[in-house]
Amino acid sequence: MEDIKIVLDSFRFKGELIKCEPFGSGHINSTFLAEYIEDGKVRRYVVQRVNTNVFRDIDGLMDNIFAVTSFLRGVIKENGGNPNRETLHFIKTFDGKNYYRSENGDCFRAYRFVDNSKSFDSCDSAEVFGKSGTAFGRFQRYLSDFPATSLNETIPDFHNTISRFENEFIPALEKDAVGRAEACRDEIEFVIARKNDCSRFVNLIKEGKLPIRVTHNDTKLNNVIFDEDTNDAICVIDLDTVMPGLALYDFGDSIRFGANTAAEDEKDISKVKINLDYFKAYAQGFLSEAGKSFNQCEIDNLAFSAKLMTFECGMRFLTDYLNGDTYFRIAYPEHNLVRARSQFALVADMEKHMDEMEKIIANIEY
Ligand code: ADP
Ligand code: GN1
Ligand code: MG
Repeated sequence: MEDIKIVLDSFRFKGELIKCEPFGSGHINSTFLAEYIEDGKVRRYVVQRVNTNVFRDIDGLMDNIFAVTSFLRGVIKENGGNPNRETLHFIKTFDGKNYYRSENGDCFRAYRFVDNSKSFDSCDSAEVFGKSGTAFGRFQRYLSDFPATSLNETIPDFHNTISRFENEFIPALEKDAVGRAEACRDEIEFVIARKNDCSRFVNLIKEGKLPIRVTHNDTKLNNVIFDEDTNDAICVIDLDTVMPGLALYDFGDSIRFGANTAAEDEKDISKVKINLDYFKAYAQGFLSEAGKSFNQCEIDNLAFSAKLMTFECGMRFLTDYLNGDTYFRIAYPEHNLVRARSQFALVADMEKHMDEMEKIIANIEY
């Protein structure tokens, strides 16, 4: 990788550099935390090398992020909030660009670190998870007047589950590039048996029943930061996949990650269950902010979206395993298979509890 100093020097940061260290736990980008000092005051910036294998249209992606964050700043101010804490503040380069491209093609962007904040890689209470639901629901509400179709679709068909099945999973299986298919027959069967589920949202969009909205599309719990002192959710981060989409994608993906009694990559799948108290807390938070603008079809599909987004993510991990781990960052050779198994265990548990999940949604007042 580049000498990080050359990268840092291209951004309009204030003060003198003290240190720069790797940071974060995402599967896609590489993140650094840079500390500067100016007049005795420490200023922190997050600097990220964007994965150009995953994000091919960096200009489109950064245009989306600048458009959305500047729109959010206005709405936050109108609502009496603090835009410096409640949305990300990106920093331009000295030559006025919204990211830095190095000579060898690596792309970096930078934004202010929100001080006195923390994030959770796993969920330790229904209350915290409920607050993340409020934050993602508010994110949708604040962006409800943003023209969704003006956003670039930086990863086309990102949550088009039937396309993930037909155009990615099946070809990976047929190619079996690294000879792994035989060892994951059960997981492959699990996916194939649920093919019909994959088209539900695409069909409802075609029938005009589900509206396209501005969505975050990667609503993991650790993509919300919380106030260190009050534990309140302050800001939604990781805006790479903000695109036109469905509210259901955001709801379902949050449940997938945060209402799991185990980690996304838990090896002991007997520990993987849906936590219905967390499910309820998140749904209450999310609907309290965004629910009034949802139509009945959106409400009726919330519980199913949790299952579908979990299934889709598991299928993507399995596809990557079959492809030889070319997409998600892994910590050991079987990592993507372990992730897939754990996601499928959660899908199976949600299938057992789908009636209860539906009832919980039906009983929420918002
Ligand atoms: P990735 O998921 O690709 O690693 P994120 O943008 O989600 O990248 O950042 C990783 C982690 O860094 C977050 O979960 C959060 O803990 C922390 N973080 C990111 N941006 C900020 C910020 N502006 N202020 C405070 N913490 C941040
Ligand atoms: C990736 O970058 P990160 O770790 O927040 C992925 C998401 C998956 C998630 C699974 C651009 O998110 O779609 O749900 O891993 N992001 C992209 O943990 O593919
Ligand atoms: Mg993240």
